[in-house]
Amino acid sequence: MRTRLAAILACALTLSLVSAASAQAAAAPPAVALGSVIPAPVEVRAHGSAFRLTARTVIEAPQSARAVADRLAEAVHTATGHRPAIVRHAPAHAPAITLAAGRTAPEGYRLSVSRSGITIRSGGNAGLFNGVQTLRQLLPLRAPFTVAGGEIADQPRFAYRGAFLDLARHFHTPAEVKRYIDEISQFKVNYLHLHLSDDQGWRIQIDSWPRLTSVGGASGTGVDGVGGGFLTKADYRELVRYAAARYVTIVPEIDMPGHVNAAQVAYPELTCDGVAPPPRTDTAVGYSSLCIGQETTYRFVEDVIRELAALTPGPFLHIGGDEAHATSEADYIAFQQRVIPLVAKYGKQAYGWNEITKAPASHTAVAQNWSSSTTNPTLAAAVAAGTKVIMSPANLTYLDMKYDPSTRLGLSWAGYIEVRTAYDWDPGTHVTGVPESAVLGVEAPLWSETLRSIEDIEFMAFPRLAAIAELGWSPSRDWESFRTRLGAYGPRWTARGVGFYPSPQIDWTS
Ligand code: TNX
Repeated sequence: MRTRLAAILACALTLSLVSAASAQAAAAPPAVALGSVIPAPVEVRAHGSAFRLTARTVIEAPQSARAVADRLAEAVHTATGHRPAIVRHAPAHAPAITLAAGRTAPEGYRLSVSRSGITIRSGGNAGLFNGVQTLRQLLPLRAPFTVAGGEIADQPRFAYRGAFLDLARHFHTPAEVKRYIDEISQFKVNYLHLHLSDDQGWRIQIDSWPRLTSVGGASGTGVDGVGGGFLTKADYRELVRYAAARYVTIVPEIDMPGHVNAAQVAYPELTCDGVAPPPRTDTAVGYSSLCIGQETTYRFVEDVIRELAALTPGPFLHIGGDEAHATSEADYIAFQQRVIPLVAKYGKQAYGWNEITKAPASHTAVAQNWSSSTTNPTLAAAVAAGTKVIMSPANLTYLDMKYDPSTRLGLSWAGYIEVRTAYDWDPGTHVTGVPESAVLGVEAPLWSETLRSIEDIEFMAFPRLAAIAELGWSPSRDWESFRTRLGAYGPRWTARGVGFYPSPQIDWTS
């Protein structure tokens, strides 16, 4: 016993990460309980001894998982100040975090922690990445970097767990979008939907219609005329790459046939009378429409879809379709009957707001249900005919709704959304006639009418995005458990400089 203790102490002294104070704490229980993770893992069994991550710890990974190992090394470096070496085979007895192949559900993983090391197994790299995100939350914020012993077996409830940014009302720079990707991917969110066009601005380069961005993305566009800017194709490709390295798939949206004022300012031939409307910097909706009976419209739409599909490796192309109040119902259906097949022509699955379910062609599409109602016969009928659904009820998931009447930013047309409201509902049973088998997942839209900066985005998104991410991933929900885990998570946001909303519903650990 004495020799073992002496050996441990001698070893501890050689480690740069272990201070005298932390050596004293060696016998203390781990700072983070094994299940204290958002989203809650499916199965957690705490047992055995903890692992102490030190400057000697290496990462062992096959070449096929090298990119995930790089992300892990980066995360350990940020958390501990030490960047572990990545090796194919760790020397015998070297303390290691091992990434390995194993049989799991898609995106699932198993994580085991013992005194000698940590192993994450998965059938694929997305699952290994998810296991790494869990491990990040198990690492204490301060030394000693002890991870509790035991096993986690985990897999997602839904394949689609989405976040959303509106670049049209206010342009958000590529650096801001990347920072958002860094944050959302830690909650195993795997899709980021970018709203790239609206009445106030057009934010993606389209070579065949260059005035869309030279006019529609110019400075002075956006709400209040202070949201100008656009993504070049190179910017967009870089975002796709950055997101993919974090297992996030970009979903681009061009909103049609309404929400098109910016395109019509740039190209008057997209109106029925050929007269350019005035640019708009207010927040009204529902007044613009493409000219449904005119062939120029479809040349425009096909060019945009073709160029966007070519830039987008992900499976979905979002064609909007919401709030088309300036388009007659017959015209709306005629438009969607032509446009939904165009998306398929360029190899993508059409995805639109739930209004698209009025068109029979939507049976091959994905509908994003933004209605706050729990009954929607048109949606239910489409689901019966094959339409798949993403759940984004405005009164529960809209991150641009104020938390309460005192919230400085945001809107309130769908109600106030405190953290518990965002958390306490079930995407699998929420809408009558939309069974869990028809639900691909959930998404939390964040519209930008009132947002300017990344600080604004983060204040509205966090902590509610964590609640929506848990609904998308975890098999069941437990408000008291979530509340405790969220309170413990707060200091992690603070450490990264994320100015989240300190909801009074949560006991925040300081
Ligand atoms: C409704 S929800 C919209 C957007 C607004 C948002 C503001 C939906 C599909 N359309 O045009 O930005 O409300 O909360």
